[in-house]
Amino acid sequence: MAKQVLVAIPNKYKGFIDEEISLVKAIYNSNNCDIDFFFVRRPNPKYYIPYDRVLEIKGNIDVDTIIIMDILKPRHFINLYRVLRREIIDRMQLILKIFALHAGSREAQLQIELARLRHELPLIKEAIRYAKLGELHGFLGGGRYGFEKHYTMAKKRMARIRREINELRNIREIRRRNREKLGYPHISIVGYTCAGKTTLFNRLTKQYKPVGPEPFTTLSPKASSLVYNGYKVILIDTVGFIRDIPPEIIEAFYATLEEVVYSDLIINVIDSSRRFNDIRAEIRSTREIFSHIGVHGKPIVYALNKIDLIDSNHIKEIMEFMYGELGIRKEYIVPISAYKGININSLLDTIYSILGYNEE
Ligand SMILES: Nc1nc2c(ncn2[C@@H]2O[C@H](COP(=O)(O)OP(=O)(O)O)[C@@H](O)[C@H]2O)c(=O)[nH]1
Ligand SMILES: [Mg+2]
Repeated sequence: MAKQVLVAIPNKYKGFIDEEISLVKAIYNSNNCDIDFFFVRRPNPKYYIPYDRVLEIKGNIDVDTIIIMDILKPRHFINLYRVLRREIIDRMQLILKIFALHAGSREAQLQIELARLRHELPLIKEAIRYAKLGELHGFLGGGRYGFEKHYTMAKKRMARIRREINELRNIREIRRRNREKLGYPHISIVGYTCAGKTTLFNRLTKQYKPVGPEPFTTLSPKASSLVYNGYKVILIDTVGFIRDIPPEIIEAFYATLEEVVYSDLIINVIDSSRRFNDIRAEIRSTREIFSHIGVHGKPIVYALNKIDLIDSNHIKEIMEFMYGELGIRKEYIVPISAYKGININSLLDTIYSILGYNEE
């Protein structure tokens, strides 16, 4: 029996269901899990989910995990757990799990753990209160003394992480130089959730992947090499930009984007099948993120993805905005379909010519 995951989506994300569900899929792969969802119009003060829905879930023993796409209060977690005794995850925890999948560097891992502990601390505190009433067996894996120990340990761990992060900042420069010595150019794929980053990454690395094992090391667990026209590059599938990231975890988010800062070239994947106004807003906020993490003067190739879904007028409108208003060079914008495999070679030709690997 497949694991069943039930997702509660607040009405504010109604227009972004695909993206919200794809965040869930990033962790709960749809092949192994049944993912189902429902909307929450107005959060219930005690349970977040309407109480009749809570009872319905209680009666459905097939549901293993409930994911709530909002930031839960400690009392929501605890009240839900008391009734349901299943795993409860909120949007913040889910996003941190996604970050953790992509975090290669020690600093990024620490930033994520710190954010997770900071979010968990008030919850443990609340659990201690309830545990005194003897009502929370099994929650977060402990009884009353368990929670108190958990709390002290979490505090200590956080202090240790903060110290280590400060130490790591000092050796960052050394690491960057080591990385340059690896030789092959690094290319990061960035873009919003659902733009098609992973589809492009898979297409490129499957189609052009060199055979045999290779001895390279890299910061990111989501990296692979490819050879095109005889030249090898390292491609990195980054965590991507997530709409509406809780401010509490923005530092962890930036830390996860570290490889973007150190890469030689960036591919910005844009879902061009979306409405023009949304695309415009996305391109603008992407540029703000780049400037915040310190990407300056790095070549950015814009892959206008999903052209199999749209007509040429829409593409023209997007392109005109990009070079007309933003001053992006025309030859850096390449319409593609990662899914259908359209224009992939011309994307690679663009990248290789920027890197100086011109065809003989
Ligand atoms: N029609 C179409 N769908 C695509 C294309 N590229 C990606 N997709 C779909 O868009 C969804 C999100 O793709 P994914 O690669 O997971 O996006 P990511 O979140 O940016 O990594 C998936 O359902 C893909 O199959 C494309 O070129 N055309
Ligand atoms: Mg992806």
